[in-house]
Amino acid sequence: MRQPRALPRLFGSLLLVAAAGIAAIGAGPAPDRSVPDPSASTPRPLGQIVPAPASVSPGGAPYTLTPWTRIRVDQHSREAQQIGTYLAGVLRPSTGYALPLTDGPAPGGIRLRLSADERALGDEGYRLQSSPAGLTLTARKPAGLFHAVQTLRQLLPAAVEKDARQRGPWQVAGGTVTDTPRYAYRGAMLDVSRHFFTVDQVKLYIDQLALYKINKLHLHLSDDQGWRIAIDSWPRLATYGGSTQVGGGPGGYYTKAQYKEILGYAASRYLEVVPEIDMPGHTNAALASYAQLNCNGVAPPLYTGTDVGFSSLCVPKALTYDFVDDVLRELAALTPGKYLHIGGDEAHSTSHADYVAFMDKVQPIVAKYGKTVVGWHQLTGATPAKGALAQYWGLDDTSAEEKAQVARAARNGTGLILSPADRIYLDMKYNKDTPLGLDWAGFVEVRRAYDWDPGGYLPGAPASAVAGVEAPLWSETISTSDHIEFMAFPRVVGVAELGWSAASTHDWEAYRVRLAAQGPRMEALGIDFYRSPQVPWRSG
Ligand code: TNX
Repeated sequence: MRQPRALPRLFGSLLLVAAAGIAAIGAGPAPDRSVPDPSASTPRPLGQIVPAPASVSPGGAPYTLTPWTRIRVDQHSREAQQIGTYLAGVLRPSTGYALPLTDGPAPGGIRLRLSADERALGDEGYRLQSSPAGLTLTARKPAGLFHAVQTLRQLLPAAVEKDARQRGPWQVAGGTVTDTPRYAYRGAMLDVSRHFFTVDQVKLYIDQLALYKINKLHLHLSDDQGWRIAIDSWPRLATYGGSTQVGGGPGGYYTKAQYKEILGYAASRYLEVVPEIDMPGHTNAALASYAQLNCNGVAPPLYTGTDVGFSSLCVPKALTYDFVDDVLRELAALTPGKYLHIGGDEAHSTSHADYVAFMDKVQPIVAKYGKTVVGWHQLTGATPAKGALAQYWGLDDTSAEEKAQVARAARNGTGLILSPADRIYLDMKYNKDTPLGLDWAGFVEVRRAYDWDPGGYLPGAPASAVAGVEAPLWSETISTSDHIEFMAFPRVVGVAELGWSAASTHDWEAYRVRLAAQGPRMEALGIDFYRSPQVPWRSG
């Protein structure tokens, strides 16, 4: 994780960045085929970013940041101002430049423009234009402007990410990048239940995900081992149910104020938080906190192991739905986003009839509080509510019947979030020697995580049903930020690309080269990524 760094070997890292720029991107609509001069100061080609951009037209001389550069935000938009401030915050420590924000003319400056007329840029698209006269970032919505800033970061030398002053030059190749995402849902999930992660740890992960244009953070807030969000009407859920974790550590929970802090931080990085309360299984922490929730009226002990499938809310009991209503009401009131995730996986201690009855009662509660249901794909074995999203976590060898059940729901209007466990479960080991993680879905190397197409993934499911992709990180074996980083990076970068980039850009050989160029950047950011032998890293 990020630590203050000593002054780096400047010359070496510049050479590395330039070398990384040599390979052009693959089969994009307008691939950048220019072969740069491999001298240390050559800016990287515009297409050398992750996720691959929709279109690139290189041309002209580069833009150069100078000590006199201003950041001009010419719109009376508070959000655009905040994005300008964020950009300055990224650039100031390493360049050492003042980079004042201005709303007046700024010749030669960086200009942030919001323009309602730019329909083709949609909700998240942007254009980046670079020439010696200036650098202009244009978007229709603030999210697009924020993504443009991430592209700009990646076009500058990796040393720009360091938190102490570095030597320039700070150049961006000349030309235009015009970019929009393939999918609106590009997520990562963090399991804060099996091990608790602090507000600061979650913020760090948010920053790391934002760099690659991930726009959803799914928080798995409850499970057998811990309940992690304060619920005023059932206070023991957090104070008792949150008091331990896997292995018996102290656990923890977010107060509502802390949770709002996470939400605010995520929003400032244009991520929507999707909170999950897993039900009716995975509920031991709740059952342990309130005896009356149990069918037999007896509270089980807190649980610190890693088994799944042994707990269930009491489906026939009326009190169960008062409980669920209270929890979802309070959670919905906290949630600015559209979705409430109600889990629904591995309910092995709930009969099928009970499962269906439970989901029939609980989904309308989500709707009553103005939210849209997300559930793990087992929800398709009940009757998914109108507009619901099912999160598919099967494997290549999941049974044909189970896949068909999900595909049928997709044909009937249930949207899909694809999280195939043997592709993008970030808690799967990379190989047999990976010290962290599980292997029940097999080993997942970097290529395997990237090299599949969400559009055609599930047989019989229309491509139009795919809302996007999400990479879950379950935390049975994960307890520090270093662990998060090692398991997520670089696989989550590939997931970000699958979510953002057009299928036509999909090409492992080209991707691995662009990914390699992220090595020095992740190092500069202090991200402890896995140096997969499949990737031609150029880091030193
Ligand atoms: C399955 S995937 C689970 C989780 C575990 C995970 C470990 C899913 C919806 N449920 O309860 O943490 O495997 O990989």
